[in-house]
Amino acid sequence: MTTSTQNPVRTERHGDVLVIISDSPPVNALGAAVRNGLEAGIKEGVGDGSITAMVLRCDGRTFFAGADITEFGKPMQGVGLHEVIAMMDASSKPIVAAIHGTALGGGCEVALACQYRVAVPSAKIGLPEVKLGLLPGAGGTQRLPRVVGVKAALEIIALGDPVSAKKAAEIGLVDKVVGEDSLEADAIAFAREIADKRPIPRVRDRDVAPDPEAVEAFRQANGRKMRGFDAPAACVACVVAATEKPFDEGLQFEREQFMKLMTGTQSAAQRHIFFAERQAAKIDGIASDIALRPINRVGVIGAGTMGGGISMNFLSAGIAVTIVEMQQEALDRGTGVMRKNYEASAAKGRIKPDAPDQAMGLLKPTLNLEDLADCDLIIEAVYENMEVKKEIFGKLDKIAKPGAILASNTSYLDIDEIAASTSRPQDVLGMHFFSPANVMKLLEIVRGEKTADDVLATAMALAKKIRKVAVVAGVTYGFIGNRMLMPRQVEANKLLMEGATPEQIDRVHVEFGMPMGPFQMSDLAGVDIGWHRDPNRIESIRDALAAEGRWGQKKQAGYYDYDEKRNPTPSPRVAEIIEDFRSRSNMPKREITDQEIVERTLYTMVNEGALILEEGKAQRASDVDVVWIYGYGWPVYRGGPMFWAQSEGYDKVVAGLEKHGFKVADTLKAGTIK
Ligand code: TC6
Repeated sequence: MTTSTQNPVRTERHGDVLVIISDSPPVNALGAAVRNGLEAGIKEGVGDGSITAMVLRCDGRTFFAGADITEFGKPMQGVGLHEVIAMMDASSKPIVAAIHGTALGGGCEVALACQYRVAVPSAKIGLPEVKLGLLPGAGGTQRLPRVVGVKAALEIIALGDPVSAKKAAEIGLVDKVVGEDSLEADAIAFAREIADKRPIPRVRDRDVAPDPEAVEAFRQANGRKMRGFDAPAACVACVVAATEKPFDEGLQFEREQFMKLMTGTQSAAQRHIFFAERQAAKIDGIASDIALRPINRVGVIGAGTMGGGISMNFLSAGIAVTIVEMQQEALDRGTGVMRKNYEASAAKGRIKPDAPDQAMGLLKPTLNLEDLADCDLIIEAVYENMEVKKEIFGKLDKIAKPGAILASNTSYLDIDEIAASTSRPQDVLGMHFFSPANVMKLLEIVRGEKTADDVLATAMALAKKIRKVAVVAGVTYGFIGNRMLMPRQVEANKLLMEGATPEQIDRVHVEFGMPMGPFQMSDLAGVDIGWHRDPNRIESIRDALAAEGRWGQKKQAGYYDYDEKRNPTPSPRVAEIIEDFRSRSNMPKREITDQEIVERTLYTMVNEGALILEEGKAQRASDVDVVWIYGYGWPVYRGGPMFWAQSEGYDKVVAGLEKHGFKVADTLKAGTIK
């Protein structure tokens, strides 16, 4: 961010209109230098008798994208954002915010303090602070409801999703949508139109009626999404305050709530993840300006759930896909599911009505592997079998054009061994998507021993294009995410034998903030996955369940019993199976505390994460956090397993592990995890 003392804000006169321009790359965050510059610009406009109105705009890719998050928690430098905003609000001459790119957080609050707002059609406006565990602390919670009403304000503030310029105009958040390429000229013309209007409209002078029904409806609709988070409830409280308190008292209330959140652990965790996600995109040892390979057509082998989902990511981003199956029936089924998914999204209004046809129009289904010859990237998504994968890569080696990237979607297998079945291991890597692949944000990109730098960088850049959060992993069984899942699963199963129930273990995980516990996850994924399929060979509780056909939700029976709506209830039969196993293994039953479950199923994951880092299979601890947040639904307000371990205290985690006899990773013991 801008740390230089140079003024990133300049002014230009256009007759009687003063244009104040911020130029602070990359995103015009409202750091100290910008705030100081804004103060000076407004003073200039107010103090100059020849100026009748001001326009505030930004150079570069966006209007102010918010407060400078890197300044949070540090002593305040220069003039405060509140002061700048108060000054704009009180200006004796109207100020027009001219918005392009993303006016977010403090940027949106600056715009709300202006007397008028215009935006280009592609602009987005929002208050995403809630996603950082915060609330709009510079008057946003008090001004926005006064402009758009309680219902729309709740959605923008407490969910944090930005609105388009069109929507902003509909709800009164912007006064006019102007030409995409004529923002400044149109804003100046608009400023001239309104320059003499009196009284000058100020948001603070407006009233907003209480709307308890909208508040209740919002809570009802979003209660699940907001579970465990502190910030959304505080956002709602502030919006309600805007309807009940005079403006200045509302501001005071907002500030108190903001400070509470700002000094809490949740916001620290969520800000950590904001930067972790961006850091994950950086590959150690590879220059950020390395030349990338062009990717115009992607080939996907396998039209099952995974292959179909993977293909949809590219199609949605406008990239052509050739999808290959072995049988016409499977191909038709796969492409049919893709079309249905698109149509369901269109019916829900998530994508434009013509988007399904557009996306599917980019898809070329085929039964012929040779049709992959013109693909720039080929992703193999067939079932987990090394021999099958090696055979496919051997064939691809002969079919793919020179320089094509060859990727496997394997969740566990050795990418180096797969690469060795080709004559071009430098072009091979892993692209491990998470199911459902068109929904889950995480993509583990597995760097083989011989993967070329530009191949890796191209895959990372492509991930961003298809809106995934990509993390580089090394070759190790299960890569980052699934490898860490293994000790959790082992311990969860042992705990069952020792006296815990699936319900207790799952409850501890859900209370921790996970979307589901280990056994709920097994039931969802399928208890039979990876099962040896010999009903007479019963070596574990899971084998016993699978042998009885308790394959999970799909059979309405797994670790739980399910009704037709897939609501789970504890299963007496499972309790019997567990009991039977326990007595046959002469295992005494004992009381298991919730804390022991935390120590054995969550601390062990942290330990595995530390080992992965020690082995260099992940680049940095924050990457491990990103994997768990975006791939497995680890609660973002706990910042990922490695951040959580640090906030719990490494000593506590080490003691918890040692108590149960685990061998603790050296870096965890030494507290030097990086
Ligand atoms: C707030 O406003 C509170 C106000 C109350 C005050 C009392 N600060 O995402 P990108 C960096 S809270 C500092 O890759 P894009 C980012 O780390 C804030 N740095 O770009 C990255 O740095 P790197 C509310 C920031 O085009 C670089 O800029 N606002 C900030 O994909 C490029 O970012 C938000 O929450 C910031 N505010 O997306 C908005 N923003 O290159 C947060 C970005 O060194 N920002 N950086 O890695 C975003 O959502 C996106 O950055 C974007 C641009 C949509 C603006």
